[in-house]
Order: sequence, then C-alpha cells, then structure tokens
Amino acid sequence: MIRDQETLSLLLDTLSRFVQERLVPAENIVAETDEIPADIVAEMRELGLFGLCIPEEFGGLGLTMEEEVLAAFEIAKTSPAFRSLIGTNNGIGSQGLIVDGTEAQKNYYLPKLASGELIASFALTEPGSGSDAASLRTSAVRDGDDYVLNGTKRFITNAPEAGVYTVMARTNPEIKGAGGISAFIVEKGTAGLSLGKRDHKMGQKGAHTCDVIFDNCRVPAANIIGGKEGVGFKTAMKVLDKGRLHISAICVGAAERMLADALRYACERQQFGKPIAEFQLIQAMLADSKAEIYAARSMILDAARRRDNREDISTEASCCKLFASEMCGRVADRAVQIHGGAGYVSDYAIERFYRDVRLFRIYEGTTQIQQIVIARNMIRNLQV
Ligand code: COS
Repeated sequence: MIRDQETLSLLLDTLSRFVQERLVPAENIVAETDEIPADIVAEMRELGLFGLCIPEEFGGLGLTMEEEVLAAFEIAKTSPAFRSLIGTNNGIGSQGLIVDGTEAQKNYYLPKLASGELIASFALTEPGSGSDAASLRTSAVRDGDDYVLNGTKRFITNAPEAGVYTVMARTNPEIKGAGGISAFIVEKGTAGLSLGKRDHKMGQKGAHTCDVIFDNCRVPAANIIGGKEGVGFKTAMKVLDKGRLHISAICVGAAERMLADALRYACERQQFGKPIAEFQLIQAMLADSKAEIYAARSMILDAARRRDNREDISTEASCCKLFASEMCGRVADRAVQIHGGAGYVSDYAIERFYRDVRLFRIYEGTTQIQQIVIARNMIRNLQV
C-alpha cells in the first residue's frame, strides 16, 4: 500500500516535471541520433530513477508495486526509450536477484544497480527460443568451481550498455523443459562473452538491443542466482509477472500521451469550417480511447495492489498486459487517424509513437502468450 502519500506525490510531481521539461523536448534528438544524451542519463541517475523499485536497504527507493505503476504512468508519457534505459535495472534485470538471489549477491549487485553505476540486462530469448522460453539451448556445464556457458541470446534490451546480465541457461541437458534451467549472473568483460551488432529496430530509437554470445564463457558457480540449479525458469517467470504489470502501466502512460496529442490536434485542426473535435466521428475515437485507458489504468492498479498484498497475480498480470498493450495499439491507430495525413509524417510525435508502441504487444510475452497463461491458469484453478 501507499506508505507515505506526501512523499509519493512529491515523487510523481518531480517525475511529471522531468518528463515534460527535460524528456519531451529531447524526443526528436533521441530519435535522430539513436542515443539518449549523456546529460539526461546523468540527471536520471541523480533523480534515483535507476533504483525506483530496488529495496531501500540496497540504496533504491523501494517503491511498492502500486507506487511503481503510478510512476510508470508518468514516465511513459514520453518516448519509451527513456523508460527502457531505466527499465531493466528496476525490472527484469534486477528482479531475479531481488526475488531469488542470495544475500551476498543482493549486497554486491543491487546497490550498483540502484545508483545506475551498473546497467542490468535479462537474457532469456534465443534465436530458436522465444515464446517457448523453456526450450532454450544455451548450456552451462559445471567444471570445478565454474560453469562454462555456450549459446546465443537474442534481442537483449540494454545489452550494449549492460555491466551485468541475468542469463538463463540449461545446466541439466537430461531435462529438456523448465526444470533443467538455471539463472546466472554474468558480468561484462568475462572472457568468452561478446555482443552482436545493435539491432535495427522499427521504433524505440535510443533503446538498444543486440545478441549476447557465450563462447566457452567461464562463470563462477557462486554466480548461480540463489545458489540453486534447476529453478532458473521459475525465477524468470516470477520476474516476468512483475515485468508484465510494469509494461502494462507503460502502455497506459503512452496511450495517455498519444490521446493528449490527438485531442490537442483535433481542437486546433479546422475542416468544414470548424475544429474537427466537434465532429462526432472524431469524438467517438477520442471517447473510446479515454474509456479504454481508464479501464486499463483501473485494472493495473487493482493488480498492483493485489501484488503488494502478496497475492499470486500471474493471471492478473497477463490480463493487464493483454488488455493494456492491445488498447495502446488501438489508441495509437486512432491517434494517427485523427491526425490524418499529418499523422503519417514525422512532423508530429504520433508517427514515432505509432512505431514505438508496436513492441508492447510483443515483448515480455506476446498477446498470444498472455492468452495462454490466462486460460491455463483458469483451467488449472478449476481442477484443484
Ligand atoms: N511464477 C512461478 N512459477 C511459474 C510461473 C510463474 N508465473 N509460471 C510458470 N511457473 C512454473 C510452473 O509452475 C512450472 O513448474 P513445475 O514444473 O514445478 O510445475 C514451470 O514453471 C514450468 O511452467 P510451464 O509448464 O507453464 O512452462 P511452459 O514451458 O509450458 O510455458 C510459458 C510457459 C509459455 C507461459 C512461458 O514459456 C512464457 O511465459 N513464454 C513467454 C516468454 C516471454 O515472455 N518472453 C519474453 C522475452 S523476456 S523480456
């Protein structure tokens, strides 16, 4: 639950001001250069944005899930690239350690992630293993006090910037599915670890992904998360439960921004002698978007509160990701439609947002994977 309303309001106001005054004006330069300016990254560090969700005892702000989604609603009102840079340290890059790490692992890595000194990446996907994550083939073979990793990870967010990777690898080749997988912490600079070239993406310029390649990469056995073999897939799924809720909140923030842009345009743009906002067919698109954003926002807050109450929210997180990411796609489409021809050229931010938000329906589990998780859980609950 919200622990201190005054502090939270201050944080949300600060975030909102930072987004409007510093990030929105930098959107075009980020899109053009495919880089976030260094002074903005430094300000993000100073504001503590890399450690929003890392517990206070490790130097973070220790936001509850409810507080985190409220913060995410604000951060997402600008290019998703900014969120992406801080996203892995607060989410998929640190959560494996937070939920399943040993005390020594937490004490060593989390303060560096909270301060932004280190960027963390989450390496699950492979060339042959996307939605079927449990089929991953990267191997980790025990050799004395080390494991030797071989394999390739694909589309890894923040991999070019990362100082530390959470890597899911198969420690038991006899077990083909989830039970043979373990999670490792691998540091940048480890011999045998290399990066592919940066992916050329449809959108989200400024957010970088690439392959992470392990070629006889020797990792100390002490770096297995939680010190336990065979539970890495479960760690990854727990990380994704939280990640999916976070991405859902990002969808809401992005949709609010796109709708605000569309509304402003509709009120300014004159056709047939009056602002197009006065036409009911435009109003229908504005109203449907508003209602759907409100629905997504409400369900995300509900799921976040449930997680703070320690309920299992695997189903709810998938419901949120499914609804919010699809909603965001519909809002993007309507916002382009309201802008008309102007929505198809890059003079307006909506052209860029339309491409940027397409990823939300794909990463951290596609819409179809969310449907599978929801339905499976429903069936399972009926059977018990
Ligand atoms: N929390 C904790 N444990 C979980 C879990 C969760 N949310 N979801 C699954 N598990 C456990 C299961 O309980 C099972 O454990 P037992 O064998 O002890 O019963 C184990 O993990 C395997 O689960 P399951 O049998 O459901 O695995 P499947 O291979 O059938 O597939 C899906 C699971 C499809 C849901 C999973 O592979 C998935 O989420 N894929 C999408 C991956 C993804 O989101 N990629 C995005 C890139 S990462 S940014």
